[in-house]
Amino acid sequence: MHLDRNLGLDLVRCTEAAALRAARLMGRGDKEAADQAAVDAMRFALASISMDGVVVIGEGEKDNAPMLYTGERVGTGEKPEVDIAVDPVEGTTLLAEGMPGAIAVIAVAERGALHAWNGVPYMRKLAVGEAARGVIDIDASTSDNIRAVAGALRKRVSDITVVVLDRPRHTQLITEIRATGARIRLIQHGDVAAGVMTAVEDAPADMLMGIGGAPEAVVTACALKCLGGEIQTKVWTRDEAERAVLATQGIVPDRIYRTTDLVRGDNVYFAATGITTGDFLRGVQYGRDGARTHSVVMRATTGTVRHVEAYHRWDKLMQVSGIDY
Ligand code: VTB
Repeated sequence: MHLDRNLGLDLVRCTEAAALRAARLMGRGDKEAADQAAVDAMRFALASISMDGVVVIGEGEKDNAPMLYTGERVGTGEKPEVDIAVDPVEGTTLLAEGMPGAIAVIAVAERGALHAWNGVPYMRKLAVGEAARGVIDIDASTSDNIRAVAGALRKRVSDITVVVLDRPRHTQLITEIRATGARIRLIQHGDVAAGVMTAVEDAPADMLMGIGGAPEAVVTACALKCLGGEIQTKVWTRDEAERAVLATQGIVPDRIYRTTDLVRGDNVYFAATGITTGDFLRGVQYGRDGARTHSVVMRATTGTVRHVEAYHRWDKLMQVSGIDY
């Protein structure tokens, strides 16, 4: 299949639109409103893209998500046929509280290429950038993994930075990481940006470890595919009910899902725009008559990584989109 060469650049307009609208609601304490604003804008922008897209990872089931729900068709309906994963606001709490690191994200791959997780909320994740690809093993101990990454990066273990979501479920993991002497960066939310951060140039972190959202694992895999990094994951269940769901879907609990299991093929695009400023992307900056956005757009087939800084003028933007930014 031949994907449109410009698809990635079209996609970045969708994450820009989501960020522009959502960032207005920074710090207002209203997660739902901020998410809704982003969803509206992203969906509007997606509609004009020449593609026949199916949302594989979206805002949830159709019944509780009126827009960008799993299974929704987006785009003009022309070829190429693609799978889409959207996270209009990755880190809604970060945005609602005005904390760093909220981003708007889209990933696209060929039809059937993205792994959809039905009823699997969490995965255990281990992600690294290109230089450490191939040396990690999610079944190995925390210290073995950290040592292996340090070796691959030619760093001391004490100079390795591991990003971990700050959750009670990670108490043991954090103890294990500390025992190795490695550095830890605890984050409140946003393990997509954290995973991607391990693989960008001058990476601010070396590894992502711990349990986070299953949809986020697929989105992270798309970016790592573009950047040459690696993610290994395993489903993580909290109770019998979740384990029962796995059984009905034939999911083997102990199976390792790797980058190429989460996203198949090489026709993969990833686009993200900063909403609140973080290590990965700068947030939306409002000016007198518009706003500036900072985005990144990547393509796996070519390995291109583009940083896009854009200034959007409100008057023009409203004229063409009809959306009140
Ligand atoms: C992560 C993170 C998200 O959810 O996947 C996390 O990337 C999952 O863990 O930003 P919790 O359910 O414990 O939060 C988020 O924090 C979004 O809520």
